[in-house]
Amino acid sequence: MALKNEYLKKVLAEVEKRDAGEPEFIQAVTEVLESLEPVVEARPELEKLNVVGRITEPERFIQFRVPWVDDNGNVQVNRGFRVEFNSAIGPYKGGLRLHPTVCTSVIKFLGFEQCFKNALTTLPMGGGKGGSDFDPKGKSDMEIMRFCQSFMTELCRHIGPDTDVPAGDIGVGGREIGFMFGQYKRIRNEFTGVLTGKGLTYGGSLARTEATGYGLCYFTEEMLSCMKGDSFKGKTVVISGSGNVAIYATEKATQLGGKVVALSDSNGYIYDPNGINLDVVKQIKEVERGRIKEYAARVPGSVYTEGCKGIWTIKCDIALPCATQNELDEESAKVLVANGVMAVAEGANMPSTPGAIEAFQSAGILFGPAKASNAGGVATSGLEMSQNSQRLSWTFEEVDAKLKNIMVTIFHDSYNAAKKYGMEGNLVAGANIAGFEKIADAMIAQGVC
Ligand code: NDP
Ligand code: 2IT
Repeated sequence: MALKNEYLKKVLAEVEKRDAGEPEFIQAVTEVLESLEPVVEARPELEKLNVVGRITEPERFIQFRVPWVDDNGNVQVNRGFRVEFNSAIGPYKGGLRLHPTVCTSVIKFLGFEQCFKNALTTLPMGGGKGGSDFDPKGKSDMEIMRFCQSFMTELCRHIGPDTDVPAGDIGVGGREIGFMFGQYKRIRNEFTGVLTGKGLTYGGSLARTEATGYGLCYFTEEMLSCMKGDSFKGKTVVISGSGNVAIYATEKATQLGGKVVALSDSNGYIYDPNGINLDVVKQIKEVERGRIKEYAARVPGSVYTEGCKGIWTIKCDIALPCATQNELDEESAKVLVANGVMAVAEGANMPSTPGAIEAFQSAGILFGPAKASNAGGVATSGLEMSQNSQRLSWTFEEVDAKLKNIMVTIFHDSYNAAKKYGMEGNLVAGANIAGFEKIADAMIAQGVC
């Protein structure tokens, strides 16, 4: 879809020129700007105060060297990043990713989307993101620790419980957050809620581990119920990835009556027509840190196929991409549509290419965009921050109930925003608009800054 509004065209042209080598960032910005056309037409102050021009430029971008010593005594060097994108509605908040593909473009697309997602959670959090091109695969616990300590030695000067609060993302779970928290505490001599996703013995929140996957299913259930009068019950579900988000999406989808038949990693996918045995998956992925391929060797009746893209050829009612950006392209989307998929909701960030989204929407498939459907993780991080500030710990049931309520609210806020601007049913536009308007109002109230 080509932009028609002259102001938005000008902003996009500027981003394309200034950030020319950043395809993922330009992709994320283009999608949001396309959603904003009716908003900018209806609200001339947005152009007058150049709110869109300001919101597409990060407040701060930090890049740093991360030197560390491997188990053989060799000195290694990686590149660390933190983007502090927007603080209009609260302290910067967003995860840290450790993956060899991490670069300026990836960090900026994630940080940009995080701003709108965080606004949707109803909690006071600005947007940020960070990480490194360090590859955790095959590293020992001590190598991971030395990397995390070196990474935090620099990062600690930029973050703080009221400034910028990182958390996990790809390659960063409880182990890494623990090492980073320990280093922050040691350098700063303060025990604060500077990171979320912490262990339960040192300020972590119950249900944070489960939150993104559970939240994705709460959102999907509400979308199915309100837009189709349907539910997970009796549905066949395909979920890509086999990390934190995929595992807990599988758990909740199964609890809600769905049958999850496939999971993947970057090498290939497993198909289990009897429904995934999640205990086996947790043992392989959470305990042994192994590959999903091993599932097929342990569970009779299941098969492993090389190549992760093939997972989208499995016939299903509901598809939940939970691995990484641009993992689901137009061709795969068309196969899912031809196979009768009724709903797609994104657990990963930007997993569907623009062509895939177009294919789903034009076929009338329910589509939950990442900023809305995977916001349960950061929402629960926000609840962890609240508990840390109060110096209290809530029960699993309390946190889970709040998470569910937030996901239901996000669905309705996105649905209603799309309807208000004449795009009923388009949750991509609705999520972008609802998140944008909250941030824009705060930016306008705070003056040009
Ligand atoms: P994990 O590191 O726990 O798991 C990542 C999974 O995705 C692994 O199965 C991994 O396979 C697969 N994967 C990663 N990169 C690729 C790739 N290039 N091609 C194919 N598969 C890939 O991360 P999470 O589960 O935490 O994150 C998954 C997605 O969810 C990400 O997009 C993340 O940004 C998003 N997200 C995470 C949240 C959280 O709270 N953790 C919150 C909201 C969104 P392999 O082992 O082979 O690399
Ligand atoms: O993409 C995301 O929302 C996350 N990785 C979670 C961020 C957080 O601060 O919990």
